Order: sequence, then structure tokens, then C-alpha cells
Amino acid sequence: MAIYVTRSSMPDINDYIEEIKPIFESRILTNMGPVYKRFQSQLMAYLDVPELSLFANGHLALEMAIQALGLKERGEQLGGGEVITTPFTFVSTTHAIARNNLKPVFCDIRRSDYCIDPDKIEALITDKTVAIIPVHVYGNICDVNKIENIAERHNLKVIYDGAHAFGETYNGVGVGNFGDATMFSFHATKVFNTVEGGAVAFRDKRYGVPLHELKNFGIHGPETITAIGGNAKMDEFRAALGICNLKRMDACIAGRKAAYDRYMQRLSGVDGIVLSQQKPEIDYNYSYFAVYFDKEKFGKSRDDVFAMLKEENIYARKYFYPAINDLKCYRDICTEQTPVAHDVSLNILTLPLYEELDVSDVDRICDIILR
Ligand code: T4K
Repeated sequence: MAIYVTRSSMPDINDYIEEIKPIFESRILTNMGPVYKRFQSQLMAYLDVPELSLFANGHLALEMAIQALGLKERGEQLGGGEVITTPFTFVSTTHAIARNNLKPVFCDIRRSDYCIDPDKIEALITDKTVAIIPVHVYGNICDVNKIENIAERHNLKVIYDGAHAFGETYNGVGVGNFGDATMFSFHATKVFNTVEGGAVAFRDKRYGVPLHELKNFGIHGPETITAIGGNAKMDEFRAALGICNLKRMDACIAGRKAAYDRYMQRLSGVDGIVLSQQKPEIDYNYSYFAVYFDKEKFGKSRDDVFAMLKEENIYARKYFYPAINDLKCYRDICTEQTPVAHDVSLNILTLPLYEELDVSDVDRICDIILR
């Protein structure tokens, strides 16, 4: 049987049926109904965040967070705003910036955790910079203290793309409490899913009104439209799946951790294989298992390993290749040099990792790699 990079975690079907029965009875299917509200408050407790707005997906959540924080307008006032971000991410992060008419300015990453290098941010700040949008890549939490110190000194907003960091903590604090806002993705391929879905966590209550309204056409009241919004609401059926999956998070993370630990055991210390080391201050969700292949030392390249696994029906993924600033739609407008991100994107492979991945399958994958 084929093994893919991930496999959606699902609740017991009867649990879901129980959860959706009231929706069939009430016929309230969407527009922030009772299931949405229950899911929202459960998530706020789980993530330990004071404010949260739910969305149809993570991408629109990020796009609308940028708009809700007024970055689009601020950029327009400056005759074109700039946002410092990472090129080592899923293309959604950059598109969310560009679709707000802001220019992404790419900052290089650190080799240790593939997150934005905070020591390289300040050199990129200009009088047009309005924000920093870092990504907690693979669930590795960025250096939030350094980033927020820079933002404070230069009066910049910080929005974290936390698509990979659901439920994690940093020194015991929920990851959604850092910066001005944090986006989470609940896509089917994520640690926690609602099929499609996402959220923005934030601390400043003032962002709540625009965030809640932007995702519902900017509707403030029955006869009042306050902003040019869109439609990015999470419906009741997805909220119901979220409620069911949230109950299963401990089992889901335990399953992932068992597979993750086995990979670590089998692949640590192998010449030419670089694994990112876990930090004691982070409570991880084990969302991805990434391996950097140093061809000189290992003898095979990332692409060789990818192809060998594929021959055995194992589908690892090159998250994230190409680096975003190597894509046609960005390479001509963004000229910053990011050699580390470029190199990492050419040599990194994310191996299959999901709740139900058996340790014997991890062994088979490692055997192929080590062979
Ligand atoms: N920022 C970051 C850093 C992100 O990584 C993402 C999303 C976003 C923002 C945007 O959040 P969302 O708007 O998506 O909420 C996937 C996902 O579509 C995407 O959500 C994710 N990042 C990205 C890293 O990966 P693909 O094109 O690689 O997915 P796909 O369809 O090839 O699926 C991969 C494997 O997952 C399949 O081989 C099998 C398994 N799978 C897939 C689906 C669709 C399942 O088990 N169930 C499923 O329903 O993009």
C-alpha cells in the first residue's frame, strides 16, 4: 500500500454524526451559528489565547489578518508598503502579502530550524516597511523575542504564519500569544483538521471587529457595511468536525510522536543527514519530519532519495521547493539574496508522518534511506 507524506486524522464517525444531528434539526448551516461559537470557545481554551476568529481556510485567515491590522491601507499611504518575510514557506504566505498590494521582502533563514533569521531582519527595514510575517516552519517556533524586540523598536506589526504550529507552546505560553496575530491552518493535511479551515488568534480586542466582519463581506449590521470584505466563514459542519478532532488531539500527537521518535532514533548521527534538534522551550506537535541531505557526505542527493522512496510507493514531499523567491511570479520583483533558503529548499525532504503511521513503516522508510 502506498504511503503518503501525511494522512488526515479523523474522529469516530458516530461521534461526528452525534455532533451534526443538531445541525440537521436547526437548519443553521453557516454564518457563525451555535456550533461555530462552541468550537471557537473550545479552541480558545485549547490554544490558551484571549481572542480568536475562525475562517474557511488558513490562507484567507492570513490575507484578512493583514487587512484587519490596517497594513494594506498603511502601505497605500506610503506609496507601496513592504513586508519582511521568509522565502522558505508554502506559497500561501507570500501570496497573502502580495494580494494585499504589499511587496514581500525576503529575509534569509537559519540552518538550525529553517525559520527567518532574526539577525538579518533589520538590514532589510526601510521607510516603507509595515510588518514582519515570519513562519513557524515545520512547527519550529521562530525566535519570537528577538523578532518582537525589532518590531517594537521600528514600530512594525508582526503576524506569524503558524500554519504548522497548532497547539504548541513556547516556554509554556500558547504559540498564538506572540506578535499582533497568529494564523493557524486546519487543512486536511495538518496536525489538526476541519477538512479546510483556519483561524487567527490575537490579543488586541480592536482587531476582533474587522476580522469577524471582513470574513463576512464587511457586514457590521443588517444595513451597515463597514469594509470591503469577502466570504471566508467557517461553516457548522466543519466546526463540528473540529469539535470531534479536538477531543482526539492527545492521541493524534502521541501517534505522531512515536513515529517521529523512531525516525530520530534511526537517522540521528548518520553522516550527511542533518536533522533539526528539538529545543527544550518548545512543546512540539510533531507536524513534519524534515531531513536535509548533504550529498557530498551522504553520497545521494535529496532528489535521489525522493526517487528511491517513490519507486517503493512511498511519497515524501519536497516542502518547500522551490524557495518562493525562485518562483517566476516573485523572482523579478524580489531581488534579495537568500543563499541559506535556496540551499535548504534544494536539499530538504519531508518524510511521511501522521498519527497512524506504524513504526514498522518508519523502519521500512529508514531502511530504504540507509540502504
Ligand atoms: N502557510 C503555510 C506555511 C502552509 O503550509 C499552508 C498550507 C498555508 C499557509 C495555507 O493554509 P490553508 O489555506 O491550506 O489552510 C498541502 C496543503 O494543501 C496545504 O494546506 C499545506 N500548507 C501545504 C504544505 O501542503 P499539497 O498540494 O502538498 O497537498 P496534497 O493534496 O498533495 O496532499 C499531500 C498528501 O496529504 C497527499 O499525498 C495525501 C494526504 N492527504 C491529502 C488530502 C488533500 C490526505 O490525507 N487527505 C486529504 O484530504 O498542499
